[in-house]
Amino acid sequence: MYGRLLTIQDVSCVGQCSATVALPVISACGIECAMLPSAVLSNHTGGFSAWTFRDLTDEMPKIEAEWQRQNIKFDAFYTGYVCPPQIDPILSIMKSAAKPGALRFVDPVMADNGKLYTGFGDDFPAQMARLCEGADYILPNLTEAAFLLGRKPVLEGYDKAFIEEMAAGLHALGAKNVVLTGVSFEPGLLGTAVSDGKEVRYDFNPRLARTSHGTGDVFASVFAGAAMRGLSALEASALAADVVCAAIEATPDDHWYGVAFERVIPLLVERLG
Ligand code: PXL
Repeated sequence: MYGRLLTIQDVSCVGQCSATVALPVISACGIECAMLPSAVLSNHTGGFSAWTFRDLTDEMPKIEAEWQRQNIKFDAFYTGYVCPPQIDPILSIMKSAAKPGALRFVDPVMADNGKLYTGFGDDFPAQMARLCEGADYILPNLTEAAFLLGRKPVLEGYDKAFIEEMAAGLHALGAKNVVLTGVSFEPGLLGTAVSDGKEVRYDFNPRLARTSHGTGDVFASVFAGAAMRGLSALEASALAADVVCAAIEATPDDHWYGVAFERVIPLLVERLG
């Protein structure tokens, strides 16, 4: 039994991010993936010029109460893009719907390239930090890590000591394992720093010429699925990075809104055995 994971993030109907990534990718890992939508959007907010947005906060306590009535429980939770008023309802669900020992994966989706995503105010990172407290794994990029710590993002010119001090700060928020993404000490390599609070280990891949929207969601989904299959944090992180790189390489140049991850599902299935 590999278990059942509940992912809590938005449904962007078009754009290959959040739920439309998590459901197929986590399923491909052999893990049952249930979902609690935080919002419904016509398309994601990164790169499209406009979108519709319906916040689903009001549904959360109703769904939680129904799950309690039916004794529906989960082996793991994976949170992604959520709305500012949802931190308390989500914390409540992660408590009431947890099987004993349930894992918490938190991808603090809110920012990239030094900036908060459109729609999030300056007070949101402090709220997101509350989700990180008690998480088994948090998966911030360098921008999100800085915002979680109330600092200005530093995206280049840093060293290992800087990354390791940042990881220590994130552990101090109450996260057991920290996986920092987008780490680079030399121009040709891009990777992750994986910390269990005692040791920081690194994994790098060659930096690709292109970037793509939604890669963070592919990374987090593979990571959560692989960790539930028993891989260590470093192994899960290395696999997730390999899948992201292969997906970017498989994405046609005119496919601008996301990453064509479906083309590398066979690779993911094969690597998980
Ligand atoms: O991929 C992260 C993400 C998820 N959901 C929505 C987004 C973004 C990034 O822009 O806009 C709605």
